[in-house]
Amino acid sequence: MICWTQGNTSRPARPPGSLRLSEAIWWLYKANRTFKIDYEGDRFLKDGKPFRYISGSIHYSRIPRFYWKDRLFKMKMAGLNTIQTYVPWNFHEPFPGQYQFSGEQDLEYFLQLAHELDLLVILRPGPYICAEWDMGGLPVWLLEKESIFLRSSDPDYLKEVDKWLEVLLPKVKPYLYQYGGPIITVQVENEYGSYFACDYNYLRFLLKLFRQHLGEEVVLFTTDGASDDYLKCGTLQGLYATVDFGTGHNITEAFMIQRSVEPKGPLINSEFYTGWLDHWGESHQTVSTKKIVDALTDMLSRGANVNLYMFIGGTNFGFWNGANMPYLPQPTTYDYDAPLSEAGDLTEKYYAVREAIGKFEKLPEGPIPPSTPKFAYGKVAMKQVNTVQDSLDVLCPAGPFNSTYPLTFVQMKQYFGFVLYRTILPKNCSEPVLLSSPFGGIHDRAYVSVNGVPQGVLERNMALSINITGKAGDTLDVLVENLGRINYGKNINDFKGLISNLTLGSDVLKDWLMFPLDLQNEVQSDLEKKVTSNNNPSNSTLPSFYVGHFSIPSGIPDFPQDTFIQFPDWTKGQVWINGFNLGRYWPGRGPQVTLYVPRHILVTSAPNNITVLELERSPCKSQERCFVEMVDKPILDGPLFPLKKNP
Ligand code: 6GJ
Repeated sequence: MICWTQGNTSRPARPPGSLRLSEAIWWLYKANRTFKIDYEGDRFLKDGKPFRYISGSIHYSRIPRFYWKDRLFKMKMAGLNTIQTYVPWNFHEPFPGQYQFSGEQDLEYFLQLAHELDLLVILRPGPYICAEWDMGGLPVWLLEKESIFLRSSDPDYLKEVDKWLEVLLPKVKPYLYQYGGPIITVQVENEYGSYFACDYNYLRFLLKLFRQHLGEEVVLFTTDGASDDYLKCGTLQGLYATVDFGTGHNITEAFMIQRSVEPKGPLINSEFYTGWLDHWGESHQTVSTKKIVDALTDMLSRGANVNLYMFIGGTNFGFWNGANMPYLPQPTTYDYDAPLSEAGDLTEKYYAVREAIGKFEKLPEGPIPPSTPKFAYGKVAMKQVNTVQDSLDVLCPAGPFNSTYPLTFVQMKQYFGFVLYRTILPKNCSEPVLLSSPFGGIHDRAYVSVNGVPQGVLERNMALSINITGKAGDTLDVLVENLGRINYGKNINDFKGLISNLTLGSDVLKDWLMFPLDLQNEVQSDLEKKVTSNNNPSNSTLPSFYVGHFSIPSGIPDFPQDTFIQFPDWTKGQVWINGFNLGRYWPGRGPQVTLYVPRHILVTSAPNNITVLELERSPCKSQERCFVEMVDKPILDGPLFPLKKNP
């Protein structure tokens, strides 16, 4: 095993006489590492020898760093020689110029782990990545320039792309194969042919930038759906064109589409879908193992290079999920019915895929890391600590914005979560009056109350009006939730909040106070200590915070263990454990019922804190029903309660 360091890649191209022995060895070593396309042989050549990759997708942004090695090792033991991963720009630059590359964002450590496991890497840095990830990986602060034309040669957009790639690409360059690292190919953009802009100058800009930072050797490629239309706008001279397709495609036809652009060179399916993505309110998607194995075997028999998308899907922790149009957000789980489950468990699909690969490649010997044990810690009693409305001084310490007409989240530099919009009823509504968003301006869900009395829920694309009652001068509160930004298609510039006026009857509502809720800091600083305990069950239908604690005995081997949390008779909300934002729960919509709880966020040294923000109805009118439950099995295909669309 070569003891690999992050070599100084500016070393001489040819050995001048004065090189030290170590540099001479390094040069000799570097000179021999090549990864190229052999157009004559319709294949890759790795160090001059024919090479075919069998790859699997894993998104480090969806797997706890604590489990990166476990998942990568399981992928290795499945017979994969390569892994594929996206680099989500917004995961690394949450605010302009503020970069995060440590801890859960430590991309270099992830690459190092892959290399240590002798796994090669297909890197997909976008800058747009789709991936059912918020705004397809683009940082929302790009929308502060409201007219920006994303994924185009718009100078405002290219300026930010240039700055971002100037930070990212030099970081990954030392990890290129030719410099001793694991990265064999790098994707430029993502399925650009599916995007309406069809702006070749944008692709040319990216090609130039990638070459400028990564050099001339690395194989750069594009990926598009297997159709002529997609390849028309998604491909560019100088970028090797690949296609993606699942089990529903005719394999011969799909590769003929690729051949129409790349008559010579390796056959590549960059995303062979092993399952599919879910949406809240739609049934959990699965793809049969037999279909996967049959198609995989067919492609491998053709000598094609295949990346199984996803090999492990993982989790949209926090607020990271994306959405599709017509507006449907994706759930917290990104299980994808992949060979490795969201929790990294070995499924029957894993063993079937491994067996199929074993017919083409020698499988690694030795034990496969087992599925991690899961423990049912049982019921955890919860208590209401306060409503959102009564906690505004804690959740919005800087005080509200004030504007005649509503501001969007990005105008308030609130990128995720919630904003409470508040105004005064301008007239008596003793008889119900229609509160409506005539232009579909609820992005995405709004919890409405008058003087602390719940009135109902407005929802993008589903429920654009509700009847409310109250008196002139009463306080109208509209708590607006960002459910995830569209990650595919032409609507990715997905502004959040009240993006158009609300009307009460025929009157446009004005003079708004707007409270961006700073949840993370407050929850992490133990909200319970900050707000007066107001365990008033009558508020069990107002957006409220609830807390509970559970202890895990210390001194028991391999405790704590992974677990899953479920919310019997709760409706919809967000959950944190020990300040870690696990994600959204929505049993009131389905199909996801349980959320994955990785063991590394749990402790045995003190009680574990559970904080829940329930947005609709909790079961806490009765104390004995006021609990959440830690169970040892996931439920991702639970009952559905889709909202019936009303005008
Ligand atoms: C890819 O687009 C995308 O590149 N994709 C899927 N494609 C099927 C068409 C979607 C309407 S399903 C899930 C994957 C990821 O979104 C991937 O990032």
